[in-house]
Amino acid sequence: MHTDRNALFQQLWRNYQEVTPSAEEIHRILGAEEGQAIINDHIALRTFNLAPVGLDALAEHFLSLGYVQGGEYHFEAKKLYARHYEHPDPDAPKVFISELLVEQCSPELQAIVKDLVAQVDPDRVKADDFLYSGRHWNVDYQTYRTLLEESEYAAWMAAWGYRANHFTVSINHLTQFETVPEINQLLKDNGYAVNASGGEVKGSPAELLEQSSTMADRIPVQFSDREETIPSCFYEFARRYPKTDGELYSGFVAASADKIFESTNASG
Ligand code: OOG
Ligand code: NI
Repeated sequence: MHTDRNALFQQLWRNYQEVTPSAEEIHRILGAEEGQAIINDHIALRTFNLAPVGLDALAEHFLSLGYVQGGEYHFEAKKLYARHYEHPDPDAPKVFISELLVEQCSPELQAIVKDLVAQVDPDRVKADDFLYSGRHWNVDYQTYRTLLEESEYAAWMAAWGYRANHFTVSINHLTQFETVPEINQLLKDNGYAVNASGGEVKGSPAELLEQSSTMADRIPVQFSDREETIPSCFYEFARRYPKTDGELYSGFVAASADKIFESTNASG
């Protein structure tokens, strides 16, 4: 486990950038417009609900850094469960961790995923670098395609393994931009696809959170039998609104999250 929060997020960012060239470009576009550091609202991680890699095992890395558990979220159709974690330091990015409820999936998917997870060394899960260690299993392209037919999430996990699925820019901390539609326009002006599932702006002031995201970059992956280009990771943008007590809302909105998961789908 990391003992230094900044070191963990730096490594997560470095590993994410390797497969998300658009994030660095957009970072630069925003940075150029902003002339100041970009603050992350949150990052997201994915996993399967199987020992030794379930949501709780990933969360341990953040609990040991002083994070506390926040809300929980259910995604029945996608067969996902998620929780968020937040830190007493308001500058610390929040963490959204989801897991696929494998037992609800087909026997074929269950067999494939159990075989992948069986290849993970249980001791490695607690290691400093686990959260950005990528894939711990052999998987061929046809197996990826089989998973893709049933669960985009399972296929993404099989191909990419453990890494930040996205980083999220805090729009509240930007000075040149205030709204999600402004950011979406900037993205489109620079040639990026905005996830339009459920609308380009997800959430509302009434829900205290508005979000948008790019569609994932497409990057070549080395499967055990061949290389194929598939969706990798995406970049997200969040604007939070104050609750009645004046503090910014720190939770997530399940209906919005449900659509943001689709940013890694093969077609938006
Ligand atoms: C997480 C999707 C949900 C949010 O901010 O609501 C999410 C994922 O795609 O793994 O990031
Ligand atoms: Ni997110």
